[in-house]
Amino acid sequence: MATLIKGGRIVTAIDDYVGDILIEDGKVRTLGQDLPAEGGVDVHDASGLLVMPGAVDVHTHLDWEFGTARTVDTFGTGTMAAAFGGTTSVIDFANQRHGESPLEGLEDWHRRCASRCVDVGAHMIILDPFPQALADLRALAQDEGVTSFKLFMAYPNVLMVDDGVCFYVMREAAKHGAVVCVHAENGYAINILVEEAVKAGNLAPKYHYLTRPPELEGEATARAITLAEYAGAPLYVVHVTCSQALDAVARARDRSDLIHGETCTQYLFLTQQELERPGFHGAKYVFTPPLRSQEHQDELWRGLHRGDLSAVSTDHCPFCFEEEPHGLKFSKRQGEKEGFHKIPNGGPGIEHRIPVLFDGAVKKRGMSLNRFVELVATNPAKLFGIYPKKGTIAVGSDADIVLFDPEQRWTIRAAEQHSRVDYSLFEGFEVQGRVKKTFLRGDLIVDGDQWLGREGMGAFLKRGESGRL
Ligand code: DUC
Ligand code: ZN
Ligand code: ZN
Repeated sequence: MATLIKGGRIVTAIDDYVGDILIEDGKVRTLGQDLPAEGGVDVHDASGLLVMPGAVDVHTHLDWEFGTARTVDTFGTGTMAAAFGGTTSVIDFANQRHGESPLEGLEDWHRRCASRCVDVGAHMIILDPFPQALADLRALAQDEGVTSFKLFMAYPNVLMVDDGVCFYVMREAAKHGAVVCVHAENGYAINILVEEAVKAGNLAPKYHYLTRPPELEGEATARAITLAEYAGAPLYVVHVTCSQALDAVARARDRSDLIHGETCTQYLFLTQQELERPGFHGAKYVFTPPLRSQEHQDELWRGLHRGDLSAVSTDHCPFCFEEEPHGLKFSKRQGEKEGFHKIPNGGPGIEHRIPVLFDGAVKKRGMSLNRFVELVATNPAKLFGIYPKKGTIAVGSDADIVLFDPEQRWTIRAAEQHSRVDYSLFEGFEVQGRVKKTFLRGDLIVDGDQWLGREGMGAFLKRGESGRL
């Protein structure tokens, strides 16, 4: 059946006009003015609303085993939450397991991912560099549509790889049209700071940020950039949080189009003070890299403004605060007795990125609507090989479309969210702008507070060449 979205303000990374969209077979068929509503077409009046491409979140950890913990959203619940927040494409992290090929890790991820409600692709975390595993990078990129490899420069003995592995993977990525994503922190130095803090009995959540200083993020970011430039590989630095890392990215971007930086919603709106909340509540804000000072946050806003940062994602990595009802494995409470270093690292955000950033960036700081769409949809789609199928509204693109009321004021409450996590990093935020309807490939899946989608309806995103805008 055809669908007609009438009279909305259509905004992409380059366009901004009032018009109609005719959708057929899940794709945008016609864009124009006063398109006729012929026989049986399903008409949606979008007057007064923004009509934007479904947002693309390229940084999530759904149903993910992380040390002793597991993230609490399944692909079903996490992607339903995404859809309520206007996100229709997600790129999530699959991982290799020690001693196994990354291709086996991908198979496992595909099984877990079957319940997805929006379209989902995979990055592959490489953590055990035995020869066959490295040889399988070609198959990942060229046969499986996994055109991004993730490397951790932090979390020794869990996820971290050394510089030699980074360099090797970067060279392979360059050969096979893939981009390397890095979590850039100096894991060795951080480990020493953490051990010293624990030994001294400094166990409260705030020691999480005190043992992961911005200098050690800046150092690793610069190192990753040097290696990537020498390897000739595109690099995407995930979750840039501080001026040191941002400076390294900005300098590199003066030389090269292959270096990109992402920040995440939480770093733009929260500071390290959250970790000082009384009781154990600071644990809700324990994620890595940590929240920083106001000065660093201001720098990130400047980085967005100047174009030094290319995307805003969520790093949705949800662990409940309370042990009940999902169990200690899914809870921040794991770290309550022994200290900050045992708190599962991660925070939720998949559902609130679009309204929080719209309010903070467009309404409060005057960011253009085009730049907003570019940061949350178009650039991520381009950088990760799914553009122009995703990330824009154009004839032939998938009809992933969000109708968004730019005036509606509302208050974010965890009690009303759709993720399984029991808190929100943005609890009590009063924001302006709310998703009214979300379409996935032409199907209306969110209508106000009504869920019309279903688990399993999301497609796997087999991606093309990645790492360039
Ligand atoms: N940081 C987190 O907070 N969680 C998942 C992994 C990461 O890098
Ligand atoms: Zn990370
Ligand atoms: Zn992450």
